[in-house]
Amino acid sequence: MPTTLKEFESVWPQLVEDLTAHCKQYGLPTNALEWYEKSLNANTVGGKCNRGMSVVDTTAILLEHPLSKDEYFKSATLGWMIELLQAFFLVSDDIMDSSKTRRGQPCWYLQPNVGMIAINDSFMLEAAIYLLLKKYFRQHKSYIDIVELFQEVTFQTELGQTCDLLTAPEDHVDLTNFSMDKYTFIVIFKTAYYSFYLPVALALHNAGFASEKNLQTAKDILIPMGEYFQVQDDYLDNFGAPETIGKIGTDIMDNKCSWLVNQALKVATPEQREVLDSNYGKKDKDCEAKVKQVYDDMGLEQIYKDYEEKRVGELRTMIDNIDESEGLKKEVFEEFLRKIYKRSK
Ligand code: GPP
Ligand code: MG
Ligand code: MG
Ligand code: MG
Repeated sequence: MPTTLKEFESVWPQLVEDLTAHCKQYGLPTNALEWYEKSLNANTVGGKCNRGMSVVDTTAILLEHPLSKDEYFKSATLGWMIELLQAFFLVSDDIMDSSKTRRGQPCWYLQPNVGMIAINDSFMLEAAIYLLLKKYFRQHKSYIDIVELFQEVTFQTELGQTCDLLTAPEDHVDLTNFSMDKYTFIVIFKTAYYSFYLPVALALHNAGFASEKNLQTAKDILIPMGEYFQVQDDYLDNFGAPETIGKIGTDIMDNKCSWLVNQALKVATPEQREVLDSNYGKKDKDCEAKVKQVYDDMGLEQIYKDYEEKRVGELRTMIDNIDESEGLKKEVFEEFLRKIYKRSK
């Protein structure tokens, strides 16, 4: 039985207590202590927690038994560390992207009295990962591997963010900047490593099955799966229903190197290319509508559906071919794929 959000969230208050206790030993003034606690709660809790919960579920599949109370707590703590990493990314990403809302609320940096303190808050969300790792995993035989894994995945995500920002300048639209190669790099680095590879790699370390071969197999499947997940996100940005996806798509107006625009550039007639060149990346509803019309005329929705079937077929073949001799389980990947196949939000 997969874990529930309620069960997963029940672990969080203990972690906040651990973090504030750590600050108290420095004699941190009360107002700063309360600030940290508020930032931890506001930025880490309130999402779907799919990444965090999958550490718990993957650990249970690998161990082949329902988790004891202590096993649940430890795996959920690792899961919350991914949620802290994501909180660190999103608080700072929203500043970089000049975003307005996140999870239906104003972005943290736009909330009363926060402003650029949010930059420091994002650093402290990241620091929480390593404080909790030290407290709960210092004795674990994979402690240093887990520390290094977090550091490497963080850096990979930052590289993806660098390319994402350099490819979508706000003030200069040039569609010749886009390419599928750049796109693939951006999405693998900014999304796939921390959202797909990290949860499974953590569970493998946690459960004692992190052989080089298992880690490599996990990476070989989860990186293309994470790429597919981000293609879905780009597709939904334009073709999804805002009521369902919970946000209004902005990729066209934000000049994003999206999967859709890259596909459009491949099949555009000279006339369609002209429409894209003069309307993409403009902060104007009419320009956006013209780009959307071109996408419809090209049948991008069908191109996406064909891509989805092809990619899912490839992923299923890779999963079928997994060698389970070192304790890895096909079920881990089947479960990930089941959760995202044909998702509408
Ligand atoms: C969100 O992507 C960006 C990340 C998760 C990585 C941020 C990395 C940093 C080092 C800060 P996005 O901006 O495309 O997504 P959203 O539309 O949710 O803001
Ligand atoms: Mg953003
Ligand atoms: Mg961004
Ligand atoms: Mg998006």
